[in-house]
Amino acid sequence: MTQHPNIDRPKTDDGVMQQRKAYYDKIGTRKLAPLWEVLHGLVIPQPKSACQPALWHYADIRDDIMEAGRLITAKEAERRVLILENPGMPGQSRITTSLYAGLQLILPGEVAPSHRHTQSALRFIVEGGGAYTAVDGEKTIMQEGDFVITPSWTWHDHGNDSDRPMVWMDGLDIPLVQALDCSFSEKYPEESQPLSRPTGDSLARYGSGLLPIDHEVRVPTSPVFNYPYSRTREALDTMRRRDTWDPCHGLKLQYVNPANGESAMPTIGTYMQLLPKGFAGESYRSSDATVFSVVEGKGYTLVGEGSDAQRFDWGKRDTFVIPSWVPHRHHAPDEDVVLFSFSDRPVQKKLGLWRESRGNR
Ligand code: GTQ
Repeated sequence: MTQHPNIDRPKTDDGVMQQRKAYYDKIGTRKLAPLWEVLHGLVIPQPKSACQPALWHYADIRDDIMEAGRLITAKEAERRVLILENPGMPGQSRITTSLYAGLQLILPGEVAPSHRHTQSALRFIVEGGGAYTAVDGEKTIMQEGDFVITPSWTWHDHGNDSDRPMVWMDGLDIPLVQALDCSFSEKYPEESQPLSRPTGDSLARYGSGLLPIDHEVRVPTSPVFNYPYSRTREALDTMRRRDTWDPCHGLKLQYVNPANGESAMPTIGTYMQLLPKGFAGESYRSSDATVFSVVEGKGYTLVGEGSDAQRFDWGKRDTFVIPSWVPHRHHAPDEDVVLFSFSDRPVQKKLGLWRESRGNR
């Protein structure tokens, strides 16, 4: 009778553990490792992120931002930004696993010198008005609530010709680009790039429900690089007159690239939503960790469930982040609320990975 070779395998005791350890050390010298020791941490049943829910009250950090303005110039810093660092990933310069966020300060008269990089950037204007970003030869003057894009590999410099400090939230796909090892960057030889198009040209050309007749789509990013808040707000205000509210999101819009109908940026999805006074949202979760910036009003978000549940009370200019797959509910008990948000949803969708669920399912 032939004996199955496994029958002689010793039971899992100290001796076996020692044998296995010796084996792992031996194969390690040949750049090999046993999957069975790590499989359950790699292919997990649902997202278990190092990213933690977090909230930054603008009132608590505004002084720190302004102090940076006294310690270093925008020119010296190149970009004078306080990174919004996720407390679950300290030192990693990220707000979610795949995305970076920071608050950038430009004082009157300053210029943040021109450069370009493969990382895509968004600016969401938090405080001030009248500073500009120049992108590929065109300037846009920015106001609170505007959503401004710096597409991958476009020259960009920022400046402030107004008489007030300006603060905006930067959102970049830095960790994603880092994961793919495809960061390239260079500095423009001068502080500011030359301007070749009048201010407002892109919005007129691409942002009026029209496109130039022979427009060719060459890049995945929207040719509109400033989506002014005045227009976004008006859209939400008009819609609320007849639309029914989504039980989780209120009235939520996504910014789109008018040339291809997809997200305005290929790697970062951007959204604006209105929660009417009295809104008590139902539970929602999705696989894209999401960063929120409060544009108007105050309210709160219940984050997580059971003993882990947290309540984030937020108001105008505050930032908060909800990690992947963490259930949450938005509430706007006292006044209308407008929330801007961004996430890596377009990437997950393109790869067929994105999931959402409502009502704790
Ligand atoms: O404005 O180009 O927050 O390159 C981080 C990296 C802003 C920018 C950031 C950047 C920029």
